[in-house]
Amino acid sequence: MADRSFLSWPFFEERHRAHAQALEGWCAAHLPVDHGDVDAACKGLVAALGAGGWLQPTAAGAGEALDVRTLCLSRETLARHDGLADFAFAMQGLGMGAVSLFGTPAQREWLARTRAGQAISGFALTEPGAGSDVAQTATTAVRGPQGWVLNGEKTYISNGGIADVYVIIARTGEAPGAKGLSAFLLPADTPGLTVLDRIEVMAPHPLAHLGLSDVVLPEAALIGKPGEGFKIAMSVLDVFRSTVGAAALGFARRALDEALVRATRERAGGGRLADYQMVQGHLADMAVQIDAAALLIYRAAWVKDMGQARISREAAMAKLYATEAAQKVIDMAVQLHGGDGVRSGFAVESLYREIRALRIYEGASDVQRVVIARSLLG
Ligand code: COS
Repeated sequence: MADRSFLSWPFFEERHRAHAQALEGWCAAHLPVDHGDVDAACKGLVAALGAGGWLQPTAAGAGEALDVRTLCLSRETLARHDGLADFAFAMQGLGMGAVSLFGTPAQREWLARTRAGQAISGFALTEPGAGSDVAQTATTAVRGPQGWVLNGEKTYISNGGIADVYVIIARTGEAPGAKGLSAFLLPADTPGLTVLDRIEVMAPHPLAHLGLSDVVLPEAALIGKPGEGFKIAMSVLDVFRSTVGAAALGFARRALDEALVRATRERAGGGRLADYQMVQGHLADMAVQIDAAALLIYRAAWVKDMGQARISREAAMAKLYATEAAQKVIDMAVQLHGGDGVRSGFAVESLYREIRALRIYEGASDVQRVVIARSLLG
């Protein structure tokens, strides 16, 4: 990769630079993997990343904070080499985010396994009738003599079907809307939890529609206090939204790399494609958008790592700008490849498919705009 000067930007410490450098070496040796069977590929990636120690940053020790800069550099690096490797890494963090931030000592025992790549995790938040509007969550959790009884459906759940453990948000009814939700730790082998459907998407990864029918969980499964589920979910998203931007940044950096190779190797009109000023202009626009995205992402991560409790505005700006910019950068890389840009087997073709979902998951672009606008309007 041509430009690594961002590693010397003041957001990072020596340990971040060392981490990025070492992960780069691991990626060059191990990625990409064959995506033919996505479940098997994902399980293999989680195990390999865990064995290599690369999943350690996906969880925090008791009383410690997640290091968002390390999460961002990890996702950016993995995404540049293999989108599925980034997915496998990210879900270990997002899935167990609520446990990392709010879990009891007993719940935190899962973290040793997810960090080692010995257990796969998922975050069950979205429902058929509650996507962007989390306050509409309809899955119920009712306290009974034997514990909490959960009923409902969750959809678009990443790692659905292969996860060993989920964090699930359900309505416990302390108040209407956002203040009546709670978070629970749900082992995947709990009776009553089923995979209703697997969902196929344009950039395949394990994704499912889950059903909960009289799922009984003990009192100890509750994360935080009853009624805190919305705040817990939002706190997790505060940390991980900037990392989605980082994954988009990794895709965009890869697209620029591919475009540079193409532009300097491809012959056009007796010279190189790169000799045309219009091509140079496109390359320049790609580089500017990449650096602008990087600055917003590293700013959000740095602010969080410096101890600011809420970074909703910074994380929303980072995710919104980086994912939208990456889409444009990748589209231009496709264009510079001509017919090969849409041809299977070319990196830019898969990047074009992989980037699209990032503008939707963990809060669609318009949700990020809502978060930013609310911060302006008070
Ligand atoms: N950290 C802590 N608390 C937060 C918070 C955060 N990041 N964001 C909101 N809250 C709190 C608010 O402060 C408010 O509590 P108080 O009234 O005590 O102040 C409460 O939670 C409700 O917040 P708000 O009124 O903003 O909630 P809305 O229902 O209007 O929801 C959006 C706002 C749309 C921003 C939210 O539903 C959202 O992020 N949706 C997208 C969900 C998503 O990302 N889904 C992807 C699934 S995961 S792959």
